[in-house]
Amino acid sequence: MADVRIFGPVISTYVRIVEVVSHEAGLDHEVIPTAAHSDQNRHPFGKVPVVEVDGLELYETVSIARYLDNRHNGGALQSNDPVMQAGMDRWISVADSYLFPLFEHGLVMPFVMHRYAGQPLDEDRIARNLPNIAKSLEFLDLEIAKDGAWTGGFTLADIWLYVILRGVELTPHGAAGIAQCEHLKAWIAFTAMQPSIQATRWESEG
Ligand SMILES: N[C@@H](CCC(=O)N[C@@H](CS)C(=O)NCC(=O)O)C(=O)O
Repeated sequence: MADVRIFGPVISTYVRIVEVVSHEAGLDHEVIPTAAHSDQNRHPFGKVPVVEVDGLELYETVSIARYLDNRHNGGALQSNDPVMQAGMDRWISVADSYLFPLFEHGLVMPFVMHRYAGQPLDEDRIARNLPNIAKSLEFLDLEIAKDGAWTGGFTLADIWLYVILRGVELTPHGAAGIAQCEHLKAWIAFTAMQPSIQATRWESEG
């Protein structure tokens, strides 16, 4: 049995975040395919992932990631400096509260439903959300250009933002939007080389 048992879909942003952190911590991990809101899913709000590790059952990715990093990785993915820590927490919160919901519902899911469930592409929904998506990408680009934003070393914030943005980049509209953001694009390309990112590539990434 793997050290970390991750219950969730094989292709999922938050499942991959846990996979990357597990890899960073040198823990072997397996994904047990479990659909959100299914009877098998033990998350009280129906979300994924739920994780079993060290005899514990954990949910909420930030809590899982911090536990794995603190207990098994000497906290290497988090700065000890309170100012840097506040910055990292801010970016994770921005990613969870604003970026993921916007990107997921406005762009990524319409393509997932089209590509994997054979549904017609919901062009209207994408068109409605594209202006805000473009604005968010531009904001991230400007923040990196201004002061590096979350990019001071490889931390949980990098993992959150990379995995979320990678899903966006795998759509044609997202790829076109990111291509216009010079600094963000360079950061994505650089972060993609991290061994834990390489080791957890989605099948759709080729
Ligand atoms: N707050 C949750 C969010 C996890 C989340 O949104 N997961 C997505 C999949 S990547 C999900 O469960 N989607 C199904 C839904 O929202 O109904 C966490 O941090 O673990």
